[in-house]
Amino acid sequence: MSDGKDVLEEIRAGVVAGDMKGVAVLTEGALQSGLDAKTIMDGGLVAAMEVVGDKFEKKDYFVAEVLISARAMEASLVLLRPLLEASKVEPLGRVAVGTVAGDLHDIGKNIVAMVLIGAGMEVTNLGVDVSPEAFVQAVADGADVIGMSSLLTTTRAMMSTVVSLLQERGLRDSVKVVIGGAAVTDRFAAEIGADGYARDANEAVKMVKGLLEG
Ligand code: B1M
Repeated sequence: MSDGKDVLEEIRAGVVAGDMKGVAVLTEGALQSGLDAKTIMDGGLVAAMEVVGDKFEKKDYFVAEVLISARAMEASLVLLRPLLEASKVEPLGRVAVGTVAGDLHDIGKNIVAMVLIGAGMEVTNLGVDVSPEAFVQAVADGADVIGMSSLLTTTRAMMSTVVSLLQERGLRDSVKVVIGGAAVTDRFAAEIGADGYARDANEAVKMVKGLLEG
């Protein structure tokens, strides 16, 4: 009989190996044994995707392996998502996240969305290839923060378009803008007039919380 720490280790190993079915079974078992969804997400899934990212950097993994691991992560997330959403009492703030127009990368953005939900935010996931108009609409609909993701140097300029459009519509002062993804930096965030840049999901949570409190 394994304890919670062992199960998390097995979930991490399963995601890294891309074992979709195994990860789903382990997640069900972990929940039944009393581990909470947030612990499984932070200690299992997010930690595993960090390992996958490192492997990719070191060229141990290629795109196919990253995708297979992400699919295994999703098999667990579908079980955790309703529990994370149900555990919110009064949301700390409303955040709309999306990948900018022209960009279809969503693995990192989805991790950020889940970790924000786990941290008590009400999150609207706008998806990928999100037009500037759709981000602005999310602000008009009441988002306190928008989180934009870009992985392609060819799409990051869309973030600047969104900031300009918010200004044009008189909405810039009613929302905080946080950006992330491999194509952007804190310097780029400053250049386009965003409120901040987050390197990873944990930094995104800290930054969003700080901006909501500040
Ligand atoms: Co693409 N791709 N890809 N790709 N892909 C990159 C980004 C690339 C760097 C690979 C490379 O060449 N080395 C390169 C971009 C080069 C550049 O622009 N400088 C690239 C390219 C060129 C392309 C295509 C153009 C390839 C082609 O078709 N010729 C094409 C573009 C399609 C399109 O979008 N229009 C393409 C397609 C794809 C796949 C579909 C095969 C797949 C995406 C599948 C999917 O997302 N559903 C894919 C993948 C998997 C990658 C790599 C290998 C991995 C990305 C990933 O998921 N990382 C990537 C290489 C790389 O990034 N080094 C690459 C894991 C993920 C957990 O990390 O997304 O960085 P990441 O998210 C992190 C942080 O960045 C941060 O937190 C996350 C969690 O810690 N973060 C945020 C992200 N968003 C945030 C938002 C926030 C805050 C933090 O807001 C609050």
